[in-house]
This record gives sequence, structure tokens and C-alpha cells, in this order.
Amino acid sequence: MPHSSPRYISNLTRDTYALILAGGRGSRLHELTDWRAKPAVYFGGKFRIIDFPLSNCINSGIRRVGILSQYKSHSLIRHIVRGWGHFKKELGESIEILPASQRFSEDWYQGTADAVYQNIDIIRDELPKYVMILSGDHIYRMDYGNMLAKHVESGAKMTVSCMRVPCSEAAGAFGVMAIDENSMVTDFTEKPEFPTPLADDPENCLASMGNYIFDTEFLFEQLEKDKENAHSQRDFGKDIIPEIIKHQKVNAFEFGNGEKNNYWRDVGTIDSFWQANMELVEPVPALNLYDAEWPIWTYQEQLPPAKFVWDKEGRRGEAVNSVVSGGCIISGSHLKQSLCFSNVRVHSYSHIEEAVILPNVEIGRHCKIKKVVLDRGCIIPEGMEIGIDHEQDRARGFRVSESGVVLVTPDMLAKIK
Ligand code: ADQ
Ligand code: ADP
Repeated sequence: MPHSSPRYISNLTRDTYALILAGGRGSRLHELTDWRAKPAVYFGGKFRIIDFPLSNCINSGIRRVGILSQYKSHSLIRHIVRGWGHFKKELGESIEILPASQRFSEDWYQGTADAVYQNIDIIRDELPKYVMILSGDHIYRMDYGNMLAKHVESGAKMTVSCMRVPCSEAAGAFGVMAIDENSMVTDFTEKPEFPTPLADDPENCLASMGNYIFDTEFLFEQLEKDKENAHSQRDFGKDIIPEIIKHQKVNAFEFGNGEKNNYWRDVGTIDSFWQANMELVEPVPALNLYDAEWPIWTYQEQLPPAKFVWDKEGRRGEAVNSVVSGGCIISGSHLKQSLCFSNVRVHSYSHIEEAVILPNVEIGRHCKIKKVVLDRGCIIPEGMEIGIDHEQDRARGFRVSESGVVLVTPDMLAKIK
């Protein structure tokens, strides 16, 4: 069967078990991850970050998924149970949460490789030919079927997905690799200070996306071997990949970020989180959430449609170049380039611009708000200005990011005297 045929790829995806790494804190998101793990952070008006890798799995035809959770997992677990609980074991589908539960030792998950190691028996029960290990931290649209086909075609027992990234962005942030003419990895360094540029593209280097495919038995052998190494930090980027390339072929799958239907964004900082959300209010965003062929699935609360009210005093409630979710009421106030998650209420005489407003926020009358992220449940009192005077924002205990995005959470508001 030709390697690009849908039938060939669907056989591969059916034979794959995916593990989503969802245990990280995402500390550079500061107070946004005080109460939730990074994969549970809201994104795009009605989703959470983890919905993107999960939807990629479903849309790629991978219907058996384990979610490795650890840090502050309550809201993540609640979201998965509510929104992703309808998979049918009888049809060969399952989405399971695999929290660190000290099954093999007294330890929690030490690193990403240990998180997988501690679930070896669960993976073995599924009898997959391939195991796909996926980052649960990024917003991306990726057809994993293509990567699987290339993995099998390459003859390697492991494949790493990678992207061209400016060296300055990759420094200290990504695993960086070098490859030969057959796309086999010849060098891999986790978060180098000075990434080695590509010979044919000196501004950029090849950065790991943190997504890996393994032949199942090969993965188990590598994890067992790593267990014998007392110096290992039990991490794919730091330990497993550098060790494997010493002895074995590892294939690099290059993902063209921005190529037709491909999209990848890191939302690891307040600035990048705000920016990636703001892109969605552009007239034609790079990420097409309206593509019926690649739906992003999520938990759907039963909510009435958004409502825009021309209030009693003749003020028009309106939102332009904005995304407004179900349950919102915009009354007598003006929103521009903003993104409202569900159940946001905005009262009259307020002006809001470049705002990412998470669910259940209420904004009082006569507020002026610009370039902000308002966390779930914020109640902004009448007349408050946010993002207009950063000195005042800091004095109130709000967080002002490097590029001037103001983050406000209910805990910060509660502390204002
Ligand atoms: P990082 O994302 O910095 O780099 P890490 O913090 O280990 O690496 O997180 C990887 C993934 O694992 C995230 O999705 C995170 O939520 C999750 N995770 C972290 N610790 C975990 C644990 N104990 N249990 C379960 N899940 C856990 C990685 C690679 C780099 C690569 C970048 C791409 O190491 O080589 O370039 O991803 O973003
Ligand atoms: P303000 O007058 O400050 O804008 P209000 O709380 O009076 O704020 O709400 C304004 C408008 O929003 C109301 O006149 C009404 O049209 C609409 N509204 C508020 N709550 C509801 C609700 N529960 N169901 C439907 N519409 C509502």
C-alpha cells in the first residue's frame, strides 16, 4: 500500500497509543497557573490548551490516549471527565487520566521519561505497535498520521518532531538538534545556551517540539536502560534522546509551522499567551478554528447565545474585531479587539480593548481596560482603569508583563484595600 494512502495511515494510527505529557506547571505563566496546570489554561474563547493535542489525536485517527498529569491537576481532570468522557472502549476508543500515583515506588513522576516509565504496564495492556508521546503545553494543529507514516518509512525506531526556530528564541528554551542528509539526528542538546544554526539557514536552528514516536518495545528497552543510570534525570530531552543517538538511528520529522493547515504556538509566557489569543481576533487568523475538517473538541457548557444590549440611556453595546462566547452580555459598552470566554458580563459606559477575558468575569460601569488578561471570575469594580497607567497597575498588585500586558486575577483584586 502506498505510504501516503489514507488506508495505510489509518492502520498506523489505529496501532498507536498516545501519551500526552500534562504534568508541567508552566511557571512563566505566573498567577495563571497558581491553581491549574498549564495544559488546563484557557485558550481561544472556549477551549483549554490540552484540547489542542487531544483534538489532534482524534482528528488524526488516534483514539487511545493516556494523559499523564501531576501538578495541580484538579481542573484538568474535571475538564477531561466532563468534556472527553464519552469515548467507547467497545469501539477501541479510550481517554484515560494517568496521574502520578506512586505505583512503582514512593516517588512522584521525576521527569517526562519517568512519567511514561511508571505507566509501562498500562501501555503494555493496550498492545500498541507505536507509542506517541506528545507535549500537552502547546497550541498546535498537527496531523500525527503524517509523522507516523514518515516514522515507519524511515526505518528508525524513534522519531522526534522538530521545527525551524530563530536561534535567539531557541536558546535556553528548546532541545536543539543537528541532522544528516537522511534526516537522522546526529546531535541533540537540551536547551543549549548557544544553539547551533542550520548550515543552509543560519538564522534558524532545528528545535524539538517535544513530540516523539517510538516503536513500543524499543521505548520500553530505553526506559529500562535509563533506570539503570543513577545520573539520569529521567527526561526525554536531557537523557533519553542524547543516549539513543549514540547507538541508534533517530528520525527527525520537520513540521512546517505556517505551512498549509499547520500551526504551532508556544503560549508559555503571559506575553505569548496574550499574543496567541489576540491573533484569533484578526480578520483571518493563522489558526482556523472554523475548519469543519479539523474541529477542536472541548467541554461544552449549556449556555444561551451572546447578547448585545443597546441600554436604556441609549448606549450601544457592541464588540468589533472580537470573539464573544456563549452566555456573555455586553450592555452599553464598547469592546474592540477582545476575546470573551463564556459568561462574561460587561456593564454600560465601559471601554475595553485588546483584552483576553476568561470565563465568569464581570466588568462594572465606566471601566477603561486595555491590553489585559483577566483571569476567570474577576469582578472589576465600577470605574476601574486597567492597562492605562502601569505604575497604578503595579501599585494595585497586578502583574505587568515585559511587553505591557496586565494580568489580573481574583486573588489580586481581593487584596486591594
Ligand atoms: P519543556 O517543555 O521545557 O521542553 P518539560 O518542562 O519537561 O520540558 O515539559 C515537557 C512536557 O511534559 C510538558 O507538556 C509538561 O506539561 C509535561 N511534564 C513536565 N513534567 C512532567 C511530569 N513530571 N509528569 C508529566 N508531565 C510532565 C520539552 C523538551 C524540549 C522541547 C520542548 C518543546 O524537553 O526538548 O524542545 O519540550 O516545547
Ligand atoms: P448596565 O445597565 O450597567 O449595563 P445591567 O446589569 O443592568 O447592566 O444589564 C444590562 C442589560 O443586560 C439588561 O438591561 C438586560 O437587557 C441584559 N441582561 C442582564 N441580565 C440578563 C439576564 N439574566 N438575561 C437576559 N438579559 C439580561
